[in-house]
Amino acid sequence: MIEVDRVIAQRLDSGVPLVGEVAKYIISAGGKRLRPVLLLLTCGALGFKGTQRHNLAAVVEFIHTATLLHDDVVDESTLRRGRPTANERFGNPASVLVGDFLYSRAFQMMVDAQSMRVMQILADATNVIAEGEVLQLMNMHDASLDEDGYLKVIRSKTAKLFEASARLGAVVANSPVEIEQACADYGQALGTAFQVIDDVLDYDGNAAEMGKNLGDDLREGKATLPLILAMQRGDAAQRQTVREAIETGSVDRLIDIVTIVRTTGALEATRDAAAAEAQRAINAAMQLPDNPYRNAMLVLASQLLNRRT
Ligand code: GRG
Repeated sequence: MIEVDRVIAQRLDSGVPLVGEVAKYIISAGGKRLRPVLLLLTCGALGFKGTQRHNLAAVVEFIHTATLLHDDVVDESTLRRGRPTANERFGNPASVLVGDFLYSRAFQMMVDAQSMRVMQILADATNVIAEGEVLQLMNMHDASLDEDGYLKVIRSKTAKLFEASARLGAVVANSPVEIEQACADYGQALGTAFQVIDDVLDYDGNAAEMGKNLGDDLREGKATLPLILAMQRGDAAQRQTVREAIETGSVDRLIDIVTIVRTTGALEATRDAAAAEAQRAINAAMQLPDNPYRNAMLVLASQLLNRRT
């Protein structure tokens, strides 16, 4: 990971000062670097030690960072990683354009891998992520969204990059197709569990610990799993309260909504859904050779449920 950070710092270089300023602001802000970790762990589990692993790990972090820059503009978010978002600090145009810089720099870097398969995986993943965001936009303020509709969005917008990161480890290690599939399944399940917990934390987290504002999803009228399950489990009055909040995007009754997702057991049921995905990730990782890297993948999946940031 130290080497990945070195590659990241080196590849942020640009003759345009604002690019470096905004890119460094967001990329050195203490993100968890989960996607690079995933890529390095699958490389390790499958015995690949080439330098391309650091380059590709930096690529997935750049793509992730580009999506964050764009997402915070789209969502009008003001706080990320415990400090003002780049859009809050530098404005929307600088955020969008530096996101474009990072995204296109990632494509320059992936060419270095000299593999059409690597290009294909990353091109497909970024396309699916963008599609997921558009789908989410179409679903805003739709209180009739069901679990399947919710799952389709999060598999695209979040789990796809986890899936691609884990799959790339198998691809550069020249693994057989069933091992590549096991890595992809692990990444997809882990990424899904990760987003489900993210959606729990919007109602159950601690803003200071999380480094972002609570209730943001409701403010945007996002029907996430805690709300979908609360509507299924609540009485008519509770259902009406949640429905109205989604349709209007009003956070006036945020306290009531938090009470409803707790008392109906929706929050617990959402955590159970994340646990089921984490178990699916564990089952997939069990198909990889037994070594410390594979075992770290198991630990990651089981500890993810306790994430608070
Ligand atoms: C530029 C390819 C491209 C697409 C733009 C806006 C957009 C389309 C995609 C946004 C996708 C997105 C931000 C999904 C949410 C994923 C998520 C939960 C991010 C938070 O990830 P963490 O917690 O972040 O790993 P850190 O801060 O640890 O790096």
